[in-house]
Amino acid sequence: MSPSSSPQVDKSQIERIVRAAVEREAVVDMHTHLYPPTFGTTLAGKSGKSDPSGMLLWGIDELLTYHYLVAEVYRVVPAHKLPYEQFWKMSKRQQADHIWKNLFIERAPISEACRGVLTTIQKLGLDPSDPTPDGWRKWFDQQDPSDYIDRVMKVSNVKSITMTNAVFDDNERERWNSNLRVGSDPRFTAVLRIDPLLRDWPTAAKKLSSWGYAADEKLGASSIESAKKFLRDWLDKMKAVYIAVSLPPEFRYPADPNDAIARAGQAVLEQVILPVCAERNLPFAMMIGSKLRVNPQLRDGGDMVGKADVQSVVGLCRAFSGNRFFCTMLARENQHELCVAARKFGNLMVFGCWWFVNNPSLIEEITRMRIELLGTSFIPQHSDARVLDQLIYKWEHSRQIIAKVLIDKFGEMAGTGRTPSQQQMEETVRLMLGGNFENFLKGS
Ligand code: RAT
Ligand code: ZN
Repeated sequence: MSPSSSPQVDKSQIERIVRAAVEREAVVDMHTHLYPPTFGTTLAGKSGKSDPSGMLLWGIDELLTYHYLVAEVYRVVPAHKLPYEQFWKMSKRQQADHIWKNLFIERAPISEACRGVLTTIQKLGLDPSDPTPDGWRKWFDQQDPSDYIDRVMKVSNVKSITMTNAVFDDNERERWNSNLRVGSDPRFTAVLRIDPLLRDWPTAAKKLSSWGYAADEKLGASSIESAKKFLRDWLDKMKAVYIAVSLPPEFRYPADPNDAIARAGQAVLEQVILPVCAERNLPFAMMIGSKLRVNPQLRDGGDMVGKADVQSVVGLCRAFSGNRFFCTMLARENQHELCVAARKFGNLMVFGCWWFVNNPSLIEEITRMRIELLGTSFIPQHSDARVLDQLIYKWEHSRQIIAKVLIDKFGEMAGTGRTPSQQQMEETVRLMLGGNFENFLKGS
């Protein structure tokens, strides 16, 4: 793209052009925990079909009971005042009311997760200054889940939602097995998520065997073939666009020779997952740094961050140069080293500001640094939304920061005497909000 291929802009126009492009460009969200209504929905809305183990979460009670907010409410009403078992026995609505009262009424809702609920309510056209969530509840009850997905995608300007399809999750697997068309909603794309294969091969092998893919702990030639067939079959069934895993901070490649489980994980990675990814031309996504359940009583809210080992990712990218890797890390301390690793390996695509680094101050710092080290060649954000409506705030907040950083960077470029063209700015925004993800999937 040459700067002369579209008219050069005046420095003062940079802000207007970047802001408009960031608002206008529809996002391809590369990692969420959202599902179409075919996966069942806990909130019936006006469709009247509620499913207690449904996977599509939406509405104000789900927004208020997001695990980030469960963790936050336990800061202010600790377990000696409200034992965990008691909280989990409460209905979703009671939990939501408890969080509303303690985080939004009795204290200022200024954390990022609290602000997110309010941004969402505001952007939906409801009144965020309402004293209770009751009026919003009535509004959500009048929505049809499928139409509401369209509405949320319109408000958030997201054009494609990438799911997380955990094949070792019984609830999810049975839904795919009982209805092949469960994943055929064109608004959603599948991702085959396989954590137990890498994190705990002995348990995974037992499960594979019970599903008709004979495998044992030793991972001999026939277990390897079974595990590969298992992946191929599920990639086909889901039409998955990549394979993904979340790994603990202790993940090492090569694995510690004294750690049998880690060694088995290495063998699965080298002999099953990466060969299948290569044969299908699919990237492998690694989300590294979550220490699961340091406080199990908080359930999903009980996971912790830990510093990961970037050199292990470097080792993988070098040893498997024919594979492509998406990678995000949970610790702020890993972000710089991961960026430098991506400078060394074109088969490594850094993505997103994940979970505990998905806060405005850190998103800004990380996005700025990534541009400075990687130019336009990274994916600044994914939403990780667990509740459909969160797409609205996660993208609204991230868009503001991405625009701010780009305005600064294009301003600095203009300061050199070479003014960016409108086309250059718009193309950069397109790459960042979806193009880089789509190109990396294709291997182009
Ligand atoms: O961000 C989250 O909500 C986490 O609980 C995890 O789901 C994480 O994003 C993951 O995909 O493992
Ligand atoms: Zn996630």
